[in-house]
Amino acid sequence: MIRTPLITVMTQAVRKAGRALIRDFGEVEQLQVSRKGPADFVSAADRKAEDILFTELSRARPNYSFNMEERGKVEGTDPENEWVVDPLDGTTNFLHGIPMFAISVGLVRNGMPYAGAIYNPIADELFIAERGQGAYLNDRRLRVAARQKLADCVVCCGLPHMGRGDHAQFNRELRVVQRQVAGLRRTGSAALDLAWVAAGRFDAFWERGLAPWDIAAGLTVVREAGGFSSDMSGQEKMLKTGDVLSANEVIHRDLLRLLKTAGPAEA
Ligand code: 2AM
Ligand code: CA
Repeated sequence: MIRTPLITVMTQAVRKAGRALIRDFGEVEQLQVSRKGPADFVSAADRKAEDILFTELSRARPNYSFNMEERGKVEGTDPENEWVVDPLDGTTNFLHGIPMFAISVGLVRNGMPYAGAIYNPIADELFIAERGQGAYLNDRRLRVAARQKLADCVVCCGLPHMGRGDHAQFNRELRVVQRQVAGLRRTGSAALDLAWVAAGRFDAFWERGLAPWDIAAGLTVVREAGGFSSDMSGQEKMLKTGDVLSANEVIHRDLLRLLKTAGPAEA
């Protein structure tokens, strides 16, 4: 396992925030039965985890800037280094007592994903990478899956739901993809989806309309595991467009071509 100063900083921050989330997840499972529901409690858990990350990361790197899901942007004296932070990715899962969520901390350097940590505290799985250093799951080096045929691939996707996403476009994409692959999955955490592509569990992942903090960490983890990512036009503007497709080189190319046949978004 690599031990660069940056990796150490990210590891300590996400593990500490992970301990807080685990405690709150235990409570949320109890709250499921209450009538008011756990929504307010979950937003408080979310903010608490973000506070921990903000405190830890700014203590270790006092000049770096921040872009956080809850607090928004905090400009540091070093605008070239920006922590892009999602304290709880998979909020809907957390709220429903589904143990599939993660903390995602990406470092974007000069606008490019440079390092990332994605921590699933329930499974105690830490996916971590830094440019040029490789990607790891705990102590194990990661490599994307090597499958070369779509027909052998398990593909993960996002699913538009009430109030979110272009449903008609997604349905067209689903129609072209589902008849060519071995299986489709949806987890509810884009950060974990990217981590699982890096780990070779999913052969590919695509989702549209994501926020930078959903994907900033995962993009480096996938890249350092030998994977390829682009937006749906094949450009590397994922952080700007919010659209992402990740896989090994061959599957990435084939899926990109296939998704393009689904046609453009509704005007
Ligand atoms: P969250 O759990 O932090 O909200 C699921 O499809 C993925 O989409 C999750 O990573 C989820 O992150 C993210 N997501 C949910 N609502 C979103 C929104 N309005 N904009 C961008 N990403 C969103
Ligand atoms: Ca998120």
